[in-house]
Amino acid sequence: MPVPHRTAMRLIKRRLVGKEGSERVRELRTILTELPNYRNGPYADIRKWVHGQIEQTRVRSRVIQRDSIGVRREGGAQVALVGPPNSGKSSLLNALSHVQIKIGDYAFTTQRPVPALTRIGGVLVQLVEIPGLISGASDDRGGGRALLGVLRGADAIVYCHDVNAPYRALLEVRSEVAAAGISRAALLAATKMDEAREGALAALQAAAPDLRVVGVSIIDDASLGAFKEAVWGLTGLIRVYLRRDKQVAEEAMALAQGATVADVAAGDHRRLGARFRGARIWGSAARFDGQQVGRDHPVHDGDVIEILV
Ligand SMILES: Nc1nc2c(ncn2[C@@H]2O[C@H](COP(=O)(O)OP(=O)(O)O)[C@@H](O)[C@H]2O)c(=O)[nH]1
Ligand SMILES: [Mg+2]
Repeated sequence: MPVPHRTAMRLIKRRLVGKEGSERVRELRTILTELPNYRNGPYADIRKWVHGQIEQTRVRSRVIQRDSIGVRREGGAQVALVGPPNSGKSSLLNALSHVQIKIGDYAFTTQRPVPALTRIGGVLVQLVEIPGLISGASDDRGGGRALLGVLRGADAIVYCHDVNAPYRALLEVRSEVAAAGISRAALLAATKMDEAREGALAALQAAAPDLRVVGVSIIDDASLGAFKEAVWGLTGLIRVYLRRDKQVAEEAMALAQGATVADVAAGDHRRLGARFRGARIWGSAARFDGQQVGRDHPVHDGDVIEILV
């Protein structure tokens, strides 16, 4: 610092993307401590804007807390799990994260949306179980409208369906989602694959030709890994890994598709706004390992980037 104020403002906004509630307030406070403390001029205006954001965020979280069904966004993307009762939604959530939620052999064990974070290739993704969407949900039966609201707020949808169960049950859920006018990147998880009857997976894919079907079982780690990668594919995000002093970071940076080296540098909080010459790059966006590239060079999912200062 200080960087040109316009750049500073852009960087600040980028840091706030996806942050809500107390997490957003915390980030805003950190930003305040990093901003130069001028009385007037553009930096004073930025300070005022940040203070205003803190106020607004506080008001907003009070409102959200009153609405018991709201789910606070966390992580790089939010993916909703929806499907008939007993389709294995809670079990998937449990297997992919550290939350402990009730799993039942009876319908409607979970009544509210349950969020859980899972790590996919070094990026945290929020999974949200949407409980029993019954028919008529779009007409607000069973508080369906609020549940559909959560679904509408998600970036992508995973339909869950017991691979052996008749497709009809899932069709009802899909009709409710369609009736609510919700359309998102989606896939169909065929659950309980360890108990799949012969031909059940193929039959399900035939019944839902418009969705990619991914078989999964909570007792098969390889299937859980493949499922996570499929979920990542739905988010439309890419992961890049920063390299510094010959060490590659374990945590990935999540970026929108089409991101460039400049976006990677801007997302690197440790060097907020500092100048850089370009980068070295490893991975599918590189012609060869360690290729030196400029700031406008595109980056791809899985690339390793070293920012050159
Ligand atoms: N064999 C097997 N059973 C599963 C699997 N996933 C879930 N189940 C069982 O299916 C039932 C319903 O699971 P639950 O996660 O509560 O479904 P939800 O209602 O969609 O949340 C429970 O008895 C689970 O133990 C799986 O991968 N394999
Ligand atoms: Mg459940």
